[in-house]
Amino acid sequence: MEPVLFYGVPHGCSFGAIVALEWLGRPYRLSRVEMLQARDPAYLGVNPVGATPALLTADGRVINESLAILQHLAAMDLNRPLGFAQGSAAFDDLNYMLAFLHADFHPVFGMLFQPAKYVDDPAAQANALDKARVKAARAYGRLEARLADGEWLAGGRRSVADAYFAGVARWGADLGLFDLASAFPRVHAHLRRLDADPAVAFAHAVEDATPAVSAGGFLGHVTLEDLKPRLAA
Ligand SMILES: N[C@@H](CCC(=O)N[C@@H](CS)C(=O)NCC(=O)O)C(=O)O
Repeated sequence: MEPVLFYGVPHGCSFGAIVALEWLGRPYRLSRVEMLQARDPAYLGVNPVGATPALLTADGRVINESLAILQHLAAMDLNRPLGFAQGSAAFDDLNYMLAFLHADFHPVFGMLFQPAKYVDDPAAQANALDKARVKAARAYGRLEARLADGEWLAGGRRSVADAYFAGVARWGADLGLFDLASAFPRVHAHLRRLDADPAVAFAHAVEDATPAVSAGGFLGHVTLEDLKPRLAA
């Protein structure tokens, strides 16, 4: 059976895994999770904290965590390189960039999108938000510096780091934190360049629930209900 990616809307970090699946070109399906609605309790059997993305693999395993999902996809077809050979300098560079995006960049935005999840007291919340904005600017600054070294984020060519970036680097603009074009022009240019890629355009259309043309192996959506037999097996 083809793998199924559970992706979250609106504007989840799972966007990058949709892009990577499209670049991979192999058959896959998608299952949509509305992140602003209460989670179907059955989804906790897929991801115990109710987060997306999650990948149901062809052989019936569930992989959680973007980093693990992206490295799994990168290793699936070495003729369509989305990653790099283990042991190479480029592999280390990719892991560095994925770890930065996942462990430094992404967590700052949890606080900025949903401060009440982190801090109750309004005064303390305002202070925590100020600090988070400073951290967000620093994190964007690191991406800006990285893109001064070359067109792609890791290893000198397109990889799953660029796919993941396309999903998370839009959040500064979503929150109105900065005008990306003037504050971080290389980040802005890389996002626009990626937007011109058919896989990225497809992922946007899927998220927006508008007609989406796959340049890869997309076979359609499935519901959690449809997947229960596979998940129980
Ligand atoms: N460390 C996890 C974080 C996943 C995560 O925070 N996903 C967000 C969307 S970007 C989510 O599902 N939020 C909804 C929720 O936690 O209820 C990963 O990288 O996969």
